[in-house]
Amino acid sequence: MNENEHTFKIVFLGDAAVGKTSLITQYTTKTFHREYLQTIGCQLNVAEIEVSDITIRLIMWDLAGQPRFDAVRKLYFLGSDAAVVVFSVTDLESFVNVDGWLQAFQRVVPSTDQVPLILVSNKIDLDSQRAVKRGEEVQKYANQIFHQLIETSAKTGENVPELFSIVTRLLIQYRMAELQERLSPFFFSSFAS
Ligand SMILES: Nc1nc2c(ncn2[C@@H]2O[C@H](COP(=O)(O)OP(=O)(O)OP(=O)(O)O)[C@@H](O)[C@H]2O)c(=O)[nH]1
Ligand SMILES: [Mg+2]
Repeated sequence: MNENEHTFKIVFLGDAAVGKTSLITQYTTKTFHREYLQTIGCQLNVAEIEVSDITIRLIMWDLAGQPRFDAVRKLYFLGSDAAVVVFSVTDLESFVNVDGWLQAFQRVVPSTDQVPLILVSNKIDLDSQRAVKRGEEVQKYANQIFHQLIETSAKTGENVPELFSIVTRLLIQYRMAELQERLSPFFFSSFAS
């Protein structure tokens, strides 16, 4: 294996229709589709990020949120390097369910010190339909368990590149300590924290 190439497995989880697929599509193709096409089982996507002379390859496992996939989903958790849990600000239940998603994940991948966990508050463009208020409650909850909280819109693209930058930065921080020294200080200062 080329020591300048590093591959990580990132799982995307959360209730059905919160926007997991849309976030990945927005990031990889800069497009947004209004119609809901539920993911069946799991869909794989790849993104390559160049950092200095190093290639970080993110294999994104976009997991179906529909309950009928509950039985197979945990098989997909195996070997994850990071988890991105998504809820929609228009769907209070999807926020309440974040804890259940995390527990299901941690039953399969227990050593979470080494596995960055990112919480995504999606659909912020739908401000008039907000059911999860912006502010302290979500941040406080996130601070307890997650390494980072970020608000996004897969529709407008707001904060979508930042989400993937954060995932990459956390992976480097938690999984590639020896590599950090080789990366320019600029790389770290260029990320929003
Ligand atoms: N307005 C708005 N709509 C969004 C946003 N993200 C996703 N949607 C819409 O929400 C619906 C569901 O999006 P998906 O990305 O398919 O949701 P998912 O989480 O992948 O759903 P499953 O695959 O069933 O788990 C679609 O109609 C999208 O167009 C967003 O940020 N803003
Ligand atoms: Mg999907």
